[in-house]
Amino acid sequence: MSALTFTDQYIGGKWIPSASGTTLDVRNPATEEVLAVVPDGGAADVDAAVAAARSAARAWGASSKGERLELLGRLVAGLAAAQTEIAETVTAELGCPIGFATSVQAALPLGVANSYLQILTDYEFEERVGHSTVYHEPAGVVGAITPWNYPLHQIVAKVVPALAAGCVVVLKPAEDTPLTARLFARLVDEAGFPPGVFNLVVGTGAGAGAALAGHPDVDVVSFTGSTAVGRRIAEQAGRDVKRVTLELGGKSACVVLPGADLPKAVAAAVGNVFANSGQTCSAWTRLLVPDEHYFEALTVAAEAAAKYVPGDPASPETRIGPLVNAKQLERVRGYINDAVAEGARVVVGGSQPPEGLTAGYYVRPTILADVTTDMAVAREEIFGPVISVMSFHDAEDALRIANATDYGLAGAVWAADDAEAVAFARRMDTGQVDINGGRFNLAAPFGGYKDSGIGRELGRYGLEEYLQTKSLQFRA
Ligand code: TXE
Repeated sequence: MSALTFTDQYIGGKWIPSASGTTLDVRNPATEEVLAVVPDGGAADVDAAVAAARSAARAWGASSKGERLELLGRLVAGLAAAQTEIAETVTAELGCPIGFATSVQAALPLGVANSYLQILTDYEFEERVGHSTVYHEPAGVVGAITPWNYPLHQIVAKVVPALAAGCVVVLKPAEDTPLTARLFARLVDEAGFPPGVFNLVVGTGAGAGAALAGHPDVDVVSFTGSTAVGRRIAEQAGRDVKRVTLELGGKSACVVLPGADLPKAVAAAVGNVFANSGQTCSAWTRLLVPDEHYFEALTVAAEAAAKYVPGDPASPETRIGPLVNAKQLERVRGYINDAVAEGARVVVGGSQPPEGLTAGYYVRPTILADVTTDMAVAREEIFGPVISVMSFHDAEDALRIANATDYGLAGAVWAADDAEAVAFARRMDTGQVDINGGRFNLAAPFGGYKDSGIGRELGRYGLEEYLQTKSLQFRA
């Protein structure tokens, strides 16, 4: 199959040639073959996109709720109609199994976009506070920088609330997954948004990403990605007095307290981490179980892991595909090797390539035992299908271990009843906790404590990241 080639960016409502003239190769992670050749946009493209956004900002910011709802409604309809194309695109460029790509990678952003129709309908942009009227006004030009792990969800979770708030957007998606971003831009175009309200610049992080994050005419930078880049963006935003939303990953704990349904909890943790090849910021990568159930937990985890055999992501039977790129593969293997060197024990998996696969960025789904809180594997985000199983003596010990990381994005607590799990969860330094197998809620705030970030996405909270307040005081 010949590679798909395009050299244009979506700026001011038009597909125009990238000023840079240089290109990037996008590889299929399952075959390592070049899937597409895309523009390597730079500062000139970002300047043009920000200028187009700025010129559209006032009119879009003054648009009525009804106008925004109509266009967002058309975008939701476009997302619904393109579900198969979205899933196939994500599978091709991310290597995500087609089943998960369909049920989550395509369906979740549709659900999130749809949720904003109701949130926008209900939101009061004007309120009375004593003798003042407070207006919630759009924050202006948003620079959205997104990662590749949930390519469409990450875009929708920023762009849709920003547009709903009356902001205008320049999106710089991850260079590994630009095809999903391009598909999204096409759907925005087809929905008929005014030119300049949404713009797409494809390019690298160091090129287009840094130019966007540091652009003097961008009012809000919304970034999801690595902590290292997030810190840099926050430093610059601090100097420029720019608003910033950061979602920087995690090292979440799944805590199974005595009296919980241990087999159910452990199997759920394995599924949670191995989905999307462990490339989920909220993944429960540390499994904490009572000392007395340690060996039982390892046995159950190994049995659950046996169902995850790496294979072709385009096949409906495949439950685990490759990692996104060669750099991530090296990184994940490195963490497994370091853990073993530090004294951890491989129960399932390991750093050697999976058998029977001659190409692709595949890693063995791995379960590590005898992990301690000082090991890198227990503290740092691995972003691969690797679970560290740790044991605790009592609930206080479990809490100490759960909080012994610089991250604080998500987690899970399993206990004999919800009240006990809630009491424990309230003491965890983390932004989201699933109680006894609680399901993901796309209208609940998503974001981190500690180094996991600043700000929240999803629901009303996600909308408010793109609003600023003005108060008018009256005589009485
Ligand atoms: O992230 P980067 P990478 C974590 C995860 C992963 C690690 C590295 O632990 O292993 O980060 O992944 C853009 N200025 N997460 O290297 O580089 C980049 O082009 C502005 C967690 O892919 O942070 C892309 O669009 N932008 C995570 C986005 O930032 C820059 C999701 C993320 O890339 C930039 C992904 C710069 N200087 C990785 N440098 C999560 N929180 O869900 C890069 N970018």
